[in-house]
Amino acid sequence: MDSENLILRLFDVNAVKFGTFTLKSGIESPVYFDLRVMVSYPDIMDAVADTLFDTAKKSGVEYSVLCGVPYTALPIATLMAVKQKVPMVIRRKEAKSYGTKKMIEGAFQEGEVCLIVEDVVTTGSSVMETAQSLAEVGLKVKDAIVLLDRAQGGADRLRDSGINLYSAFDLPRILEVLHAHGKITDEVVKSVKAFIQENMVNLPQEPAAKKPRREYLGYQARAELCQHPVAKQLFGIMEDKQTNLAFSVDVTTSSQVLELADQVGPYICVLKTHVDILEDFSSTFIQSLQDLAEKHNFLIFEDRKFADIGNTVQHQYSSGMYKISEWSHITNAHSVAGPGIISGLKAVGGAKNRACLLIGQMSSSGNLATGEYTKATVKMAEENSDFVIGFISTSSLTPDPTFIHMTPGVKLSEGKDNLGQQYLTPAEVITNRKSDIIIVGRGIYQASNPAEVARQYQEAGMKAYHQLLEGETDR
Ligand code: 5BU
Repeated sequence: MDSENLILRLFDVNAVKFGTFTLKSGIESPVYFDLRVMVSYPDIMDAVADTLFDTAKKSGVEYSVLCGVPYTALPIATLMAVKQKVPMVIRRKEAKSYGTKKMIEGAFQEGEVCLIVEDVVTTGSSVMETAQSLAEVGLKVKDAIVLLDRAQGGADRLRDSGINLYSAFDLPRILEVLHAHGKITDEVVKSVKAFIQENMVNLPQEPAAKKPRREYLGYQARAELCQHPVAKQLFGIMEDKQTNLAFSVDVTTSSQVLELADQVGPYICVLKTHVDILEDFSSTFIQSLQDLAEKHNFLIFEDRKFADIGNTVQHQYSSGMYKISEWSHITNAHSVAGPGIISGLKAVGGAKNRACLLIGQMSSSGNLATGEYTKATVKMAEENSDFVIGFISTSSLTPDPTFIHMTPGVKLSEGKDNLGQQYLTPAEVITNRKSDIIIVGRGIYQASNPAEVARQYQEAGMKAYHQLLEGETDR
């Protein structure tokens, strides 16, 4: 059965319904999917299993075991496993109250990669819960496939947790097929399209192989497009030094900072500081730091994460013992306080040609900078692009080439610390998530040879950048 006939069959059996429905999230929707009914139709089950396999194949995902999200996707995953001869595991919804408390049943090896199968994704929370249970028993989850992504923020949220979601269908395609076959009226199409406009965060990703390639501009071209002098300078440095590495020098004495900055300076475009962790901050330290920035041609970024009202941040930025605006080319702010925070910072830094990054996403697990918050942050940046030059984020948030994205939580291999930090690799951040700069702290300053390791990060970051320009993905 081809995808068009599958959509028609799903409509025939009432798995796709039009009307007024209240979703779990409280949103009223003119369209509803109830795919549980599929189990009664062997031809549909068969076609769904094949379609999902196709999606996985086209997306180039790799895995050695399957897991369906309970309950609807359980029989689908089973059918896929049997048809394609791939082992599967079962996730319980609740742990048994007797005997072993295992949440995952089946035979598998720790470290095996598991592909999650789901029927419909709205917020992504069921996929996330399944991924957590799988991770607890040592299975790795990198990708999930779904028959339909309702595009209400689930894909973004999953991506923030390091899971790529690939969807076989999207709502516009379903509308198109049903309308073309006279199954739904113009009215219905209009109301669902209006719903999509209002409620959809991001249209679902097509499988990678089908996605039209976006041409990525190089640093030089982006430097030329930028109006803000700091953004222009930064892209210029990235081009001249061939580096997209920012070093987060989170050590606690001035001499350590200066020594590391001098060693690592040749390999970086940005030195990121937290001056409030220094035990011996002084104006002579700042002078030495500025000399090193000049010597090695990097920008200084004080990671202050301002978060107060405009009037307060204005003083925090200009005054106190650190006088950040005097020496830091770039600083950053949380958007939680509203646009007044940008006005306050701009009042101080604007005339000095300083620049600001907004925190659109964070790297730490369970953080709240997701979905609508991230979207509103992008809007705030767009409305203040004379001072805001980009974002701290875990992925690209806008295709606008004049905004720069910097991503913390980077190491040469993926992992976590024990306080919520989550690490991605340079290839994942630059090639797959299309961010611009990798920020590395402990990966460099805890190494026995920070300069050599910084060089390795520079190399990995640039390799990923060239892959992005060439349109390859890191799979
Ligand atoms: P690490 O040692 O590479 O984990 O250091 C990461 C740095 O980036 C550290 O200075 C954090 O304060 C900073 N950071 C982050 O890790 N995650 C975030 O979401 C933001 C900043 Br915003």
